[in-house]
Amino acid sequence: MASAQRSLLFVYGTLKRGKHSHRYLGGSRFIGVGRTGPEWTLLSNGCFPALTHAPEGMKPDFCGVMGEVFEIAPQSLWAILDDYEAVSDGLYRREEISLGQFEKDSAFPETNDQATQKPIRVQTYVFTGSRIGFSWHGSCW
Ligand code: PCA
Repeated sequence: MASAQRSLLFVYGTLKRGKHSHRYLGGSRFIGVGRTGPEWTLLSNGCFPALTHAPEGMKPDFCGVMGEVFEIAPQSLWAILDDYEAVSDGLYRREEISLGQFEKDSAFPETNDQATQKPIRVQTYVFTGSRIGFSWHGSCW
């Protein structure tokens, strides 16, 4: 699948631009901003957010998580990012999801296959850890 080969990562927390772990993305290219479908929402423990399935009855404005899309390069960065997100300890799992909305950065070439506003497939870190100390946060961290 073309989109999977493109190595796109959707970040919604500490890896976003201006947040304290953004440097882990190295020279990965910013592609644009996006929003997940309404089936996702965020928990937070006050230090970092946790993407999780929205429970039934969740307020609509808490659903559909906002974030940023990066093209991860080099490929060796994935191991560093998985390590940072404690994937092997079960804190997060890297999963491919669809974004409900995606808006390309204006610097990104129009000739690219990913048209502005077209839903795209991305990888992201879904929270799989203990929820002790977490509460509902909303759609933007
Ligand atoms: N870092 C990752 C997942 C949660 C977090 O704080 C991110 O920014 O997407």
